[in-house]
Amino acid sequence: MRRVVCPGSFDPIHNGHLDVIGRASSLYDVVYIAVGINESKQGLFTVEERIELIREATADYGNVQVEAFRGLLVDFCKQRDIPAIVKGLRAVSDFDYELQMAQMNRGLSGIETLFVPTIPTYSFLSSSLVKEVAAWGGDVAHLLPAHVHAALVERLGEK
Ligand code: COD
Repeated sequence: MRRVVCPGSFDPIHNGHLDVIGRASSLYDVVYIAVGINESKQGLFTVEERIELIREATADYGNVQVEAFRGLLVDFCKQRDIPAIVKGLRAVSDFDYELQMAQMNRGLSGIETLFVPTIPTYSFLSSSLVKEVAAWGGDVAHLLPAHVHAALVERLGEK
């Protein structure tokens, strides 16, 4: 069984994330989506809400499992016997930090990180940017699955 993990905050999941998850899903037998719990950072969506949004977005993939994790990603991987992490690389600006994390994670555990180049259509996309544009009334519907867009509009409307 070839297993891999796609980790992130996913607050909320967008089409750039989904592109990387879909590609990982076609290369591996099991893809874990690990949603990091970060108590020091207040998200727009709770971790439980993010997990539900991801589950719906990936329902068509038969080999994707979504879970929350707290602490080190490599511990999540070791507990599930996952030997590799897949990350999307958007631009050179992602590279420095991603390289640091990849080297640290490998040093800690031997777990490898594989980078997938983002498709150009979504190379500018981040959850923060989506939330900022949507909060000011900009149209982000084409950047998110429809149910995520609906949840985002509703949540921003509550604020
Ligand atoms: N196109 C393609 N892929 C994308 C795009 C896009 N437009 N945007 C993001 N991605 C990919 C990237 O691979 C990114 O890493 C991943 O999706 C998740 O993105 P985000 O923004 O939801 O999540 P991050 O970057 O905030 O997540 C950071 C982690 C939770 C992965 C990281 O902090 C972590 O591993 N934390 C656990 C604690 C730990 O182990 N720390 C030590 C690290 S060495």
